[in-house]
Amino acid sequence: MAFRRDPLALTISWMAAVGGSFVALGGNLACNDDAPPVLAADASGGSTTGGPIATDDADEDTTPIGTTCQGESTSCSCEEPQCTDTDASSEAPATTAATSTGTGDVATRCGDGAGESGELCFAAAVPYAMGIMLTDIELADLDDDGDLDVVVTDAGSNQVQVRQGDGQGRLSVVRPSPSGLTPAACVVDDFNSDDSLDIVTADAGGLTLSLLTGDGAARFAAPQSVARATAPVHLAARDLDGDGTPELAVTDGAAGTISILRAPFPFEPLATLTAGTGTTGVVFTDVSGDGALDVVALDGTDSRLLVALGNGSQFGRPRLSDFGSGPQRVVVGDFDGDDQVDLVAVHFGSASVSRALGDGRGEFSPELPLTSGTDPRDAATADFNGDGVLDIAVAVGGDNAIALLLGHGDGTFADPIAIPLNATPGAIVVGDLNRDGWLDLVTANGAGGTISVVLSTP
Ligand SMILES: [Ca+2]
Ligand SMILES: [Ca+2]
Ligand SMILES: [Ca+2]
Ligand SMILES: [Ca+2]
Repeated sequence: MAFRRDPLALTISWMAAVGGSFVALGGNLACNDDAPPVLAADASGGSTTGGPIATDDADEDTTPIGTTCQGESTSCSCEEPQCTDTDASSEAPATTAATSTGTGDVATRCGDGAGESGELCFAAAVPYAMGIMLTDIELADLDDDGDLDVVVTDAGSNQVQVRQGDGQGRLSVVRPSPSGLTPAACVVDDFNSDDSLDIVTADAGGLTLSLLTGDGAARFAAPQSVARATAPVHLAARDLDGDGTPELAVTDGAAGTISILRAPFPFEPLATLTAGTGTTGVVFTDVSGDGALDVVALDGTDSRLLVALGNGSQFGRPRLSDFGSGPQRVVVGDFDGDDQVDLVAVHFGSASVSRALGDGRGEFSPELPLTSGTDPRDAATADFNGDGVLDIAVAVGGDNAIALLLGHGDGTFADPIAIPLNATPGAIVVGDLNRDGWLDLVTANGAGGTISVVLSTP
C-alpha cells in the first residue's frame, strides 16, 4: 500500500459559525489510507538521528502509528469517529474553508496551497502514542535539521518522550529519556551554552529540577537533578540579562513563591518572588515595554494575577490583583494592536478563557470572559488564518477538542470553532511542522498518553 503524501487527502471542510456558541466543524473528510511512516526503533539511541527523516516508504523500516484509517480502497473504515468518508475519490481536494462570525470575508479554498489571508484550514487530528500520563509539551528543533520536533513530559513513566519531525508533518518513532520523578512541566533551551538544545523538567513528585543535556541529535543524557524545597509545578525560560544563557522561572507550588534561577546547572537563585500557593502558570514577557522581561503568573487557588516588573537582573515587588475564577495558564500577545502586551488566562473547570488588555505599564484591564468550551486546560496564541491578527487556540478537555477563537484585532474574538481530537487535551503548542508557512497545532492528551497533530492545509 503506497503512502499517500498528499495532505489534501485529510483536508477538512469547515462549516460557518453563525451566531452563538460552540461551533463544530462539519463537512467532509477524505480518509487517508495509510498511517504516517516512521523511523525504525532506535533503542540504542544510534544512527537514525541527526538528519532529515527521509523515508517516505511506509513499507520500509516503519511502524504504523497514529492510525486513523485502514483500507486499500477509497472506501475505508476508521477508528476516528469523524473519519467516516466512504468515497474519498469523490471529494474535491480543495474544500470549503472555515468562516466565523463577525468579520466575515474569510477565504474559501483550503488545500489549494495558496494560503490566502483569512483562510482557516486544518486536517483531521492525527494521534501518536507518546507515553502514559502526559503533562506538558514543547516543540523545538532538537536535532538542528530545521524541522520541529516534539517533546513531552510523561509523569506516568518518569520520562521525557521525543519524536522527531520530518518537515512534512510526520513524526518519527518515540525516543524516551529518563527525567526526574513525576515531571509536571518542561522547557527547552540551551542551558549549558554548547549550542545544542537541552530540556529542563519540573519534577513535581521528586521535588527536583532536572537538566537533560542534548547532543544536538535529539538524544539526551541522564538527568542531572537539583533538589527543590517544594514541588515545582510550572516553568518558563528566557534570557533575562542578554548574556545568551537562559534564566528559569519556577513556580514553587506549596512554597507560594516563583524562583528565578540562573543557568547553567545547578541553577543558582537570582530572585524569589512572593506569590500564592496556588500559583501555576508563569511566563516571561515585557509588559512595561522597557525592553526588560517581566514575570506574569496566575494563582488558580486565590484567583489572582501576578505581575512583577523586571530590569534584566532584578524584579520589583509582585503586584497581585483579582482575576476571575481559578486561572491557571497564561499566554501573552498583543490582541488589540496597540503594541502593548495583553494576556489570555485559562480557567480550569470553567467554560471560558479570559482576555485582559495591558496598558504598557504593567497594569491590565479587568478580564473579559471568552467562551471556549468545557474545561479549558491550556492555550496558545498565533495568527492561524493569516489575516495578521492574533488568534487563540484552546485545549478544551471537557469537549475533547481544540477551540479556535479568531481575533478581530480590537481585543475581541469570534465564537469558538472546534477541531475534534477524540482525546482529552491538557496542553497545546503551535508551530509549523510541515514548513508550509502556516501554523500547525499539537496537543498532549494527559492520561490518554497520546499527542494529536493537527496540520494546516492552506
Ligand atoms: Ca528537527
Ligand atoms: Ca545545550
Ligand atoms: Ca495590546
Ligand atoms: Ca488571525
